[in-house]
Amino acid sequence: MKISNKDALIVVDVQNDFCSGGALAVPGGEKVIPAINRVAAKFENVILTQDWHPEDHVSFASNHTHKRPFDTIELNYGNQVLWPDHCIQDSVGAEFHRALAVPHASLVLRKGIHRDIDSYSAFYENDHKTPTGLAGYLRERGWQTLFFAGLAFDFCVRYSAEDARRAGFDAVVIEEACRGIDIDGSIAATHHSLKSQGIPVVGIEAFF
Ligand code: VGL
Ligand code: ZN
Repeated sequence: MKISNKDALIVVDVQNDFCSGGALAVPGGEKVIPAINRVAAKFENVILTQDWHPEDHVSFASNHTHKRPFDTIELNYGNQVLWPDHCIQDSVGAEFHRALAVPHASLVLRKGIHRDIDSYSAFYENDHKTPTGLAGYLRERGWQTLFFAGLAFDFCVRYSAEDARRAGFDAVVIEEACRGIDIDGSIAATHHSLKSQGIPVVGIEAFF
């Protein structure tokens, strides 16, 4: 695969809380890092996303009575999974993992910053209406094909890739550069959904 200056790599949420020992650890989450570092070196255009919640965030089970992590609730924008407290603004858990080496990234897009709404996608918050501004940034830079890597495959990577497509970009997911949480079959559901939307999941060897 030849990477052009209209392509960009979007590295999703490679933060301590999603890695081993973190508050919402994706099994083997940190194992994506060597793959991401290698592939990122091939891209001129890279951005990072960072899950970045206030401590009273609506997605935290601890902010609801009689609820536990991984329960679900109905909010005005639909169903919401409740998570352990994670990626609290300015906490160590919210920092990028120290092994992530992508110094040439041009933008860090923080999401999930509003108390009353979660944001899995880097493009729209979970009401599917409130934009983060990322589409405008990418369009103004003239980037058309977006390659996705990071955590978690079945949440933030999935919804970011699907919204990218909806926003008029081409989206590709790099398989070995992602890992999933897998709640109630969510990894299989993600493969199915990506396939049905025509979003390719490619092996990392395509870049070397
Ligand atoms: C994520 C659950 C809650 C993710 C973020 O980055 O996939 N998942 N917040
Ligand atoms: Zn979150």
